[in-house]
Amino acid sequence: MKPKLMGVVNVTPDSFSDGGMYLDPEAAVAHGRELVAQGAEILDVGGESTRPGAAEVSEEEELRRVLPVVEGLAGVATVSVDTSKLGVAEAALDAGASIVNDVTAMRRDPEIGGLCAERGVGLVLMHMLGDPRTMQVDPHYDDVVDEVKAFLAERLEVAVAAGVDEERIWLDPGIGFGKALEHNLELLRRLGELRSLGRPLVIGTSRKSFLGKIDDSPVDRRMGGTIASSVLAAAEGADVLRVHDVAEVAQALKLAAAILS
Ligand code: HH2
Repeated sequence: MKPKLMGVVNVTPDSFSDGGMYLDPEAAVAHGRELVAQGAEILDVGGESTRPGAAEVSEEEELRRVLPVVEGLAGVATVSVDTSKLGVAEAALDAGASIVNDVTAMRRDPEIGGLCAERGVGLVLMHMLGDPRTMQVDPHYDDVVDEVKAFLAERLEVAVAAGVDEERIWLDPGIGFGKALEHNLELLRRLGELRSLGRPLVIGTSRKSFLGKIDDSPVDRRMGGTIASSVLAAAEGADVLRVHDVAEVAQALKLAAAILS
């Protein structure tokens, strides 16, 4: 049980938990460096919020936000760019990113597959029901785990057909993306069932609203829920944990690993 930690670097005015904190490129780069010192192996740089109800930002604005930060962090750690736009992904790879984290799993811009294939870089494919504007409006599944698994298997096939090296593809059930509380809990409880997809699993529970539904905690008081869900996900086989609070999650994982060893 030794998942990699992917530290979140949000260069946005409106991210749900840290919007506006790292809009200045220097502040974002300093934050990324700090997350690496705390144990992050990957830094996920994003310039567009995907919180429920978020509006899309223009490509020009997204580029303006993320490029200087990707450039500043490229020598510091492995950098992934959290984008669904082909143009942003391409420019971020030019600036030193080596993973594209696409929360639409190439449904917004299918050419992202070809880009990752040509550049020989990593690709994260995430499940989302609907889009950020609509995804939390009464999401419904007959069996959330089976449906998410079938979706990820299909997107994996599409990416491989586009030429992406299968070894470079990671899959993510998209905690909080078009899921009610019980869907998120069931995905975490039955995470082991996604292992048969044969690819590393990325899990992002950090500070998300389903944690607040358990105890009415506001977004700035969800550290305990973030840690518990991250450790349990790791125990169920998550390979990459996408978190804001790297130091605390790293400490919890070390303790869990020591107990279980
Ligand atoms: N969650 C968020 C954004 N990107 N990418 C992956 N692969 N998995 C996730 O669970 C995931 C993600 C949402 O978190 P955050 O970036 O903190 O918020 P916002 O979208 O408001 O910027």
